[in-house]
Amino acid sequence: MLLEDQHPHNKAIMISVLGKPNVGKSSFINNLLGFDLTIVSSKPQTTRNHFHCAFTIDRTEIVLVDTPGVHSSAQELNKRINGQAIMGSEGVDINFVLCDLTTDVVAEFRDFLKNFDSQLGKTWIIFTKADLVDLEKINQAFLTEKLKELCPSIEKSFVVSSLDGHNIHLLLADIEKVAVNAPHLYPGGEVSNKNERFFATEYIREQAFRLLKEELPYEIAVVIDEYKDMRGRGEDTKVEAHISASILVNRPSQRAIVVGRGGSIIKEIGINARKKIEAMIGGQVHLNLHVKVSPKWFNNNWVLDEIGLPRTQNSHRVWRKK
Ligand SMILES: Nc1nc2c(ncn2[C@@H]2O[C@H](COP(=O)(O)OP(=O)(O)O)[C@@H](O)[C@H]2O)c(=O)[nH]1
Ligand SMILES: [Mg+2]
Repeated sequence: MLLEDQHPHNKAIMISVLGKPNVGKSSFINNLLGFDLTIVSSKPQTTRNHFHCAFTIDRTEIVLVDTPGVHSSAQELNKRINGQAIMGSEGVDINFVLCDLTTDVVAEFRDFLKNFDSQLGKTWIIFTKADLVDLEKINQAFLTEKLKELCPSIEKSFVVSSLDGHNIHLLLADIEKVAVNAPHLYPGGEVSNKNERFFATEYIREQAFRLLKEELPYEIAVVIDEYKDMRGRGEDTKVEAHISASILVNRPSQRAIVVGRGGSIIKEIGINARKKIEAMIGGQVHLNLHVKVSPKWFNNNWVLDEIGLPRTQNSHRVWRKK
């Protein structure tokens, strides 16, 4: 029997979405997907892991790999985050390197290459945030040539906006043209290689990024203590998932800030995150949040493994304790 995902006309393509922090990688992916899967914030370095975001157009499956922004840092956590970006670019058909048009594109690209620490294969440049600049003043051909001098594997470029969808249709048409005959990786309507549990922690972290100021969001991590999927259990309940999660902070003083006066901040994080998790799983969710002090969690292998940041080759040894 011929399965749908093995149809001979099926095509597929895998594309990594790379760039410096805050250039709009996650927003770009959500625009192409048509819904808010991956988290976005106005603060840099929100995304910490690489993962697949898949969708299909006719018989073509497009898998975009979201990655953390690449930047220099000697910290263990950031080394692992940069490692995620490099892993996200391995084995893909094309790299999309996103460049924010509101910045000095050439200087930022040079800086990106310096920290990327790996050879880029076939690459398309995606100039983002077109809605924020005067397009008549942007010389796309000139900029592309300048970037090509730094990275000869660049084939072409696009100017897009994830806010108003400018030129996204042209880009999609070109992606479809280069996709090759292949079976689909996500035939059953799944959208990612990460599960709902992972996205639940991301949506909690997204709200923390939104509500907490300055450096604090970078000093938190979210781990799931319990995830009880009630679907298909035959129990008489409207609730489809019971989730208990901990927000880890580095210092006791940060705990007070995340909890907020009378629990106001943690409550708001919980309400907003729950709504997004409910939209994802399509049903009611019970979400229990705790704030725990876990000194230097960003140097703790147990936590780093738990949040999906495995050791990179140049990681140093750290004590495994919770
Ligand atoms: N006006 C405008 N803002 C954008 C666009 N793309 C991203 N942003 C904003 O830029 C910030 C960073 O976006 P994000 O997708 O999280 O960037 P990432 O760190 O590269 O994943 C957020 O505040 C977004 O709302 C765009 O096309 N137009
Ligand atoms: Mg991101």
